[in-house]
Amino acid sequence: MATSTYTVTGMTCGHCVASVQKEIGKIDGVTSVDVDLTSGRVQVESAAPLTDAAVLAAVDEAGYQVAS
Ligand SMILES: [Cu+2]
Repeated sequence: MATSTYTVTGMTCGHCVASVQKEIGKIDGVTSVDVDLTSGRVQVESAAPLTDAAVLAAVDEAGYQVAS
């Protein structure tokens, strides 16, 4: 089990949160996606370590950005 934390910018409401959760949740091996709207913190749990590129692509697909 691996946990990674990212900061996602541009989310403003529950729909944004749901979009981000949905896209990241599609990544192979992801078991849970926890999003805190206020801080933009996204905690991803997965069965195996994820590549940052996969998460960045998923967040981009949802229409948001990962802050570096
Ligand atoms: Cu929104």
